[in-house]
Amino acid sequence: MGDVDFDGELTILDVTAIQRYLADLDKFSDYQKKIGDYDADGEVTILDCTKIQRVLAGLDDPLYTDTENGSENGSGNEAGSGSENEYESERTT
Ligand SMILES: [Ca+2]
Ligand SMILES: [Ca+2]
Repeated sequence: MGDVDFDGELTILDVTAIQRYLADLDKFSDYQKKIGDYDADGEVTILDCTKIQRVLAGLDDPLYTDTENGSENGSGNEAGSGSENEYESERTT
């Protein structure tokens, strides 16, 4: 998160890149906007710069680490382990 110049680490260059984007000197791709939104409030603002600068200065802990393991829910192809939908439609009242 925050590595908008894709060099693999969060540095002052990323802050500069975001500042240039904010100053309309550079354009960001959607992906850059996403990862440039360091505080995850939905948009890239000077606050994201400030936050990154604080992290770089050791004043704040990094908000996000790179934890994009693809642990998405595999849309279950659990083909029949014997038990089909067995509705116990016997209600003892
Ligand atoms: Ca970087
Ligand atoms: Ca933000």
